[in-house]
Amino acid sequence: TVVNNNINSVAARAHTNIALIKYWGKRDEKLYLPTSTSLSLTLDSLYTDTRVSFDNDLDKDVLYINGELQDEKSTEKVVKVINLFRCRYVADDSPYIRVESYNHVPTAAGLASSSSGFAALSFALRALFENQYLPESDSIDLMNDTELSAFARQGSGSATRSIFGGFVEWVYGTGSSDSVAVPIDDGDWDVAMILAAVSTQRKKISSTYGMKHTAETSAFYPLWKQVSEEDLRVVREGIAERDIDKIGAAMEANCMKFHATMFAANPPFTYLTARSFEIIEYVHELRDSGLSVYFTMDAGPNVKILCRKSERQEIHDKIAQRFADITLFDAASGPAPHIMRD
Ligand code: 2P0
Repeated sequence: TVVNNNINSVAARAHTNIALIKYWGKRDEKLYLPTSTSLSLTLDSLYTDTRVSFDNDLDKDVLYINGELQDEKSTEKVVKVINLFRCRYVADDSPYIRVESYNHVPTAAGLASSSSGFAALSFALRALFENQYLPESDSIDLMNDTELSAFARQGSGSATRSIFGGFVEWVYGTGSSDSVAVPIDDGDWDVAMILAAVSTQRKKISSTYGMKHTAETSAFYPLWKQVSEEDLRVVREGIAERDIDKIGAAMEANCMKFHATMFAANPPFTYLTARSFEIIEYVHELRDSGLSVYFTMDAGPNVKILCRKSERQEIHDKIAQRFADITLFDAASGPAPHIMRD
């Protein structure tokens, strides 16, 4: 194979997303089909850049994150996704691939680096395979973004939603081909987020394990699907009406129910810490003062704050003043992934 840098290497950028309505549990662990529909906002300021390259010198697919070679265990899911593309593009004998990923997000600290990571990987792989194999074939169809989201999903559930910008739903679907991302609003209005990074430590309980354990043992889990659908309806309405208070109230309620499923697991566990609750309390205080400000938290102690873009600076400054040791990341609605030209 002639190595042509324009063809044999592609880089893509994908942005993280934060769920307003959470994904928590799989009905199919192999295909990564969720137990309920989730809804998120893609963020502008947190993202992953990933370069994928065919490399004839490799004897297996390799993954580097922030310049560090990852072991076989950490590379497993990446290989799984690469193999889906090999199969889709009828390229089983394609050269092995080098994946170089740079997170502009603290990895695995509940700031959603797996969402941007697998979205960037999938977005780059589609371009790599289409550059390489489409010109020689008349039997391969172009892959659209909907289909691409089903590929990203099989690397990490939350990555499904990072295939689009703005507010995005990952729908329950009937099977693999329609459990996909659907963009619902570009978020290009008076809405923003502030991420309060309480800890950038790698979490002890992975989301994958945490949701499985919860689904299998939590007394509250049977209710989760039902209440989640109700919250989803309200958030959808709030987005259509651009009503930040309606969105925020339903988002907070969904977050608390989501964490309640873990309190009711056997044995019980939580990702939240005393620091998380201190911030929650302060969010209430700010809200009582008249600001539209709401919280959500994922599989980690960090608190994500939804607010108006026009009030973000004021809220940021107040939180920074109260919690001097906490790192804050400002964000607004972010775009879909894109290819990076060198
Ligand atoms: C979400 N989270 O909707 C939920 C809320 C965390 C809490 O998606 O097993 O890394 O790879 O599909 O996507 C984080 O879980 O889990 C997540 P896998 P993922 O954003």
